[in-house]
Amino acid sequence: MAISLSSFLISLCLLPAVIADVVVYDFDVSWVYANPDGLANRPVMGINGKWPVPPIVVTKGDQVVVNLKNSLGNESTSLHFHGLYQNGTNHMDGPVGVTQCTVPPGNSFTYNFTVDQPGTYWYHSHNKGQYPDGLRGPFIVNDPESPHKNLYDEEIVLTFSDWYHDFMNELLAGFISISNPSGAEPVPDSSLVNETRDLSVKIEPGKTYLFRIINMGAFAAQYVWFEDHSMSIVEVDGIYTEPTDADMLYIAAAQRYSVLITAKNSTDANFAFVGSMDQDLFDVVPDGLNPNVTGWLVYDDNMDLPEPKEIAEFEPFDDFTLVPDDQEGIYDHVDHSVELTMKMDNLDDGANYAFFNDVTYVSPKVPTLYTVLSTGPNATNPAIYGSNTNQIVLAAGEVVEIILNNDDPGKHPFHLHGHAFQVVYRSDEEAGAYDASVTPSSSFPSTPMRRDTLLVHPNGNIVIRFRADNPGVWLFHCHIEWHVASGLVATVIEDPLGLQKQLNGNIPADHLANCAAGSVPTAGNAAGNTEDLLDLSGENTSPGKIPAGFTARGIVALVFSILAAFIGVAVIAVYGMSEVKNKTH
Ligand SMILES: *[C@@H]1O[C@H](CO)[C@@H](O)[C@H](O)[C@H]1NC(C)=O
Ligand SMILES: *[C@@H]1O[C@H](CO)[C@@H](O)[C@H](O)[C@H]1NC(C)=O
Ligand SMILES: *[C@@H]1O[C@H](CO)[C@@H](O)[C@H](O)[C@H]1NC(C)=O
Ligand SMILES: *[C@@H]1O[C@H](CO)[C@@H](O)[C@H](O)[C@H]1NC(C)=O
Ligand SMILES: *[C@@H]1O[C@H](CO)[C@@H](O)[C@H](O)[C@H]1NC(C)=O
Ligand SMILES: *[C@@H]1O[C@H](CO)[C@@H](O)[C@H](O)[C@H]1NC(C)=O
Ligand SMILES: *[C@@H]1O[C@H](CO)[C@@H](O)[C@H](O)[C@H]1NC(C)=O
Ligand SMILES: [Cu+2]
Repeated sequence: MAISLSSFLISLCLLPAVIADVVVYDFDVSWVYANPDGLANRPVMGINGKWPVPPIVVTKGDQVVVNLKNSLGNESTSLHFHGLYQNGTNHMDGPVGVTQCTVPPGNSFTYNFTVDQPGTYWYHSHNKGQYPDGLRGPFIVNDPESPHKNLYDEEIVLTFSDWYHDFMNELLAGFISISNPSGAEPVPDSSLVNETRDLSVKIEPGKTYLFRIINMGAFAAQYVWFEDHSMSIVEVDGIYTEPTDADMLYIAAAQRYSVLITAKNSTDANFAFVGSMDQDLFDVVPDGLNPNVTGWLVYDDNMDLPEPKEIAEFEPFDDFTLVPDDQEGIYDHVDHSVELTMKMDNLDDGANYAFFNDVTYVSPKVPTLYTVLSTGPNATNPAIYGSNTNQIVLAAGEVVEIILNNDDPGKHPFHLHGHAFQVVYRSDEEAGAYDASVTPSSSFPSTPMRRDTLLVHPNGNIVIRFRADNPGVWLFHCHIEWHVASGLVATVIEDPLGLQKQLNGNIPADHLANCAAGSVPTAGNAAGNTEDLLDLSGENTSPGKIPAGFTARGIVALVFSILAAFIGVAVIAVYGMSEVKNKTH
């Protein structure tokens, strides 16, 4: 018996372990009308004439081909597959100006990559802050070998997201402008679940469900809870965790959780679940804003759908305490430590920007990947990537630590492309900069939680670690779209020479054709100079710093009064104007 069983197992092993499929999606992106909160019918970015856009669902090991056609007519676009490592396919990662050129109206672009990681992800445009206009959907990677597969009967995908009635390009123009010197972010108009409201989720008694929960929002984090049902967290951002109980989640923009929920045995009631936007993020909460969206676990269609009970306080689960199922130990030897201090401030155009170490990100003339691929041995020189890309060049295989100090009173969810990182430390709010003499690495957890998007608390800090084992150009940025636009972005250039070996000669013609269509150069330094890589003249830069001696408000008032004199109106009040602006939107 023992012998026949083991020979059976051996013969199984000789078969190909997984028969990988090629999964093809043809995505024709165009404007369609939608009114998901019942308050405003508006054009949204749909796929194949429909919105919400379809989920991408594959199995670990599959090769995925997404043929993107841009039929928007009046906007360029791109797609990013959030959380996928794109190991060997950095050119398929999606951020415009980083790994590709934008896809102009009428053009096409094929994404083609193999997915070798399980879990809950999503895809969205990574161009001009436009995904909140609708181009965002789940990306689910099923795993026949999930350690939790015997713990549940069925799975259900739920997305939460904030929603705006206005176009992102219009909101962004108002956000980064002299009329908004304090940098107040536009406040969402509604909260949605599965891009709608009042969602019924059919539940069968006694079954256990895996809920894959994704925050696809632009800005707001969501508190999420299910009344009278507790959750067991089994995955964060694609990383399996030891099952851990939670009553309420705090899901920042771009984060994901998979939770097990066991249904009750009786069908004598239905139960509300709620997503509630974290209003601490909003400078001013507009009158009449409903931060909540409700859905129901429906056991019986004939029973009431009860109003959610009001809760007195939000007490979410602390994700820092999670332990990865694979028990990967902490990288205890750091080869390369990088300290980034973020803050918000005005530049001399009067608008408000976001900075890492006093530099606000500006997209280079040449997408950074193409700079890597066209500069030979000089690709390891950080200088060639320009003055405004916050470049961090990493050597192959090194263990990297990023210390991020939040010198801002806001909460920010930081995302690293190409990796899930170990979360070795996160301070409480108001802790100031990370101080190793107060919190030495010996106090870090031995099996730290890993994820790809992590919240830093107001005026606090985080410390993350990862191994530079994935050659590529990977953004590290705040996932609040407003802050991406105002420059809270760094460029991690990982093993540039290894990347050249992988990709030189392998950039598909359709990728380069999109650059040609937009007259974007694809060689040379950040300024497109191929002759002298250290000459960055003509590069894209940010507005200038405010001259010493001027306060931010002073320069804003000055620029505004020049503008006002020029157009012949009186200066009323700078801050009054920002209110007018917010109300008209
Ligand atoms: C683009 O087209 C949509 C749909 O026709 C329209 O509503 C929107 O205002 C246009 N946007 C721009 C920037 O022209
Ligand atoms: C996708 O990439 C694979 C591997 O590089 C290649 O064999 C295949 O032809 C590509 N498919 C498409 C549609 O580009
Ligand atoms: C929510 O939307 C996703 C697709 O985005 C779909 O797969 C899922 O079934 C929906 N969930 C419910 C409960 O309708
Ligand atoms: C439902 O009934 C089963 C079998 O009697 C029991 O094991 C389980 O704990 C019950 N579930 C709940 C949520 O009460
Ligand atoms: C949203 O939910 C919270 C928490 O239960 C509650 O305090 C608040 O009153 C709700 N707001 C609205 C507009 O329903
Ligand atoms: C990328 O692939 C290499 C080898 O194929 C592997 O060693 C490395 O761990 C992978 N990196 C990531 C982030 O998956
Ligand atoms: C590359 O760097 C070397 C050494 O610093 C320098 O001599 C050479 O001019 C650089 N190449 C270009 C094209 O700038
Ligand atoms: Cu932010």
